[in-house]
Amino acid sequence: MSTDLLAQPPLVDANPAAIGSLDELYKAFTALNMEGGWHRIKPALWREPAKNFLPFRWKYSDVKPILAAAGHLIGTDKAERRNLTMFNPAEGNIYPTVNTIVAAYQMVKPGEIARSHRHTANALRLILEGRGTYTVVNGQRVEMRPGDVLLTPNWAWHSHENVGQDECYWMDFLDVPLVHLLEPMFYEPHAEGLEKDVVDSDGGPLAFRWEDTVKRLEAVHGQDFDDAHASVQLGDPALKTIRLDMQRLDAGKPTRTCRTTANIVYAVVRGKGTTEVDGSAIGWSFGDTIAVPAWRPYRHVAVEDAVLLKVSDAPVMAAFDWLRASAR
Ligand code: 1HN
Repeated sequence: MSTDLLAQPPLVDANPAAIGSLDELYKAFTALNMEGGWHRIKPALWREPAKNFLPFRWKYSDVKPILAAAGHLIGTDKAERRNLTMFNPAEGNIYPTVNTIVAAYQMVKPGEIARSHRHTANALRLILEGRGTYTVVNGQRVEMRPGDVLLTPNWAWHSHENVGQDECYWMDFLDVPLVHLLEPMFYEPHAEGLEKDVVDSDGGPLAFRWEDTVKRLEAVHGQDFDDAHASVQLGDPALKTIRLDMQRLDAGKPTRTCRTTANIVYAVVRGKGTTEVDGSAIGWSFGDTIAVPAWRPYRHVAVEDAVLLKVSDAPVMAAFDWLRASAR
């Protein structure tokens, strides 16, 4: 017998007699794991983005000696990756750099191999120092050179091998915290440790070479940009969840103050300067990382001509019509 879905269901008895006071009312719905919309413990709606994450800077010159020491104490045989992730100093936070993105510094020594794995988090790397290291992404063996940006999209196998003479230092950026928020985490180490079928590659669309970036920046220098004096996007967007912009700042010329709902992490590729974020002045130089959380007004002032890599979750905000920006 089929049910008539259009028919009214029978009425459920409300029986209100047992609840005679506000206290009893609150007790009654709290017991059902419910909360009254009129007296929330914490508001559910607020006028504009809350300041949950803090502006912050990590100095590469502080980190490098510690990573070098880790190089003596922890081998790639023990650690799947020798990296140090940067957690935002916001109260209670132990992982994200900004709400949706985690950044890390990583080092691979000559002769070492970081074994292959894959995960649903999207990743990218910015190479800081060292030649002769290769990343293998889905069987494509790509050289990592300083200033290059290399992508490792969702579920791509990736390993790193240093066949050169230099320690190789780079920065990783991943959307792991976004994956944590939404829950679709999958991770798998490669059964054989490394991919078997590997071919040398220039990286194709997964590699943005420093020489090309510099040429592109020169071509747009002098045009008008919100937060830079020249700016080029790497990819469109580079990853489904992450937008990348390489940005040039001219010494002595402050950028306009602006704010955006996107969460941003900057990496310093060249030069020196200061970023003023919501009242605090953060000095930076080569290799440093700066967290600019959502809706914090910021501007940059370079003291030397500079290049920054801007890593943001703008594609996620844009996908749901939440990307807003304003001058401030
Ligand atoms: C990861 O898989 C790598 O594969 C680097 O090199 C940094 C930070 C957090 C989670 C996974 C890599 C990472 C990471």
